[in-house]
Amino acid sequence: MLDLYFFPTPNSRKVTILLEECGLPYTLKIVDIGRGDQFHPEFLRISPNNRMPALVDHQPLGGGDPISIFESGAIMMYIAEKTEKFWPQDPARKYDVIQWIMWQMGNQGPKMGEQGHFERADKEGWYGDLSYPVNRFANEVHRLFGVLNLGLHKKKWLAAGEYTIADMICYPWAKLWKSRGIDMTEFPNVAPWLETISMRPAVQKTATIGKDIYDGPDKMPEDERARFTKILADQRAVPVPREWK
Ligand SMILES: N[C@@H](CCC(=O)N[C@@H](CS)C(=O)NCC(=O)O)C(=O)O
Repeated sequence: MLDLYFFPTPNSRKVTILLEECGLPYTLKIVDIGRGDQFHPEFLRISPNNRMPALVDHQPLGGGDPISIFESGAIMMYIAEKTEKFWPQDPARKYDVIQWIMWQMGNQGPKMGEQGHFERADKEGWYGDLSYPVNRFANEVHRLFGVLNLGLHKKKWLAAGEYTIADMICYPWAKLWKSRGIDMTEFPNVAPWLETISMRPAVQKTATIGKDIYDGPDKMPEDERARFTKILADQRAVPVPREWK
């Protein structure tokens, strides 16, 4: 049995898409990151980065004790390896997929995350003039849509000549293009790719999971939004929990 530690954001939707595409049963364990669940000592054992998604597999690949994995890229590689789906294993195609996973984890996810963070901070008027980071991340996100556009030139899928975990991992952030100030007419290779993925039943099924518990800070009452943004914006190192000793 698989437990997916989840809150409805793009990083965890990558994983629900893959689980649904594989037809694997899983249990959602909600980690309410606006309430601080990500700092719970038991969750930190699974994900010391105090971020979800995280996965616990009680019947792991290779047998033995349950294993836990944090970081969506690692989780997706694990599920694809276990099911032998959506990740061809001949070296050329294997590394074609891996390079896009690394790109997503090191570029698209963090940069779009920071773009959202600084835009929100700017809107709330928190720290004075934020035009430099707002502009910097808007430029980076524009550049990264250009990277996707190059990667999809004359191709239906990002890697390996087929639909893989590379597409699934990049899709949930790329689909936010409109709210991130992107003019999709500049990226004609990205639009049909987004459209094709969005039509897949597994993707449609996962699009609304958890929307009843969270649908972005803008839809929250003001006091709840203030608590949510404080927990996410003001973080420093967590000491080793007493419960661990
Ligand atoms: N690189 C991580 C990023 C995960 C991540 O940033 N998760 C966010 C929500 S999208 C989170 O759990 N935030 C909690 C916090 O900031 O304390 C991954 O891809 O798994």
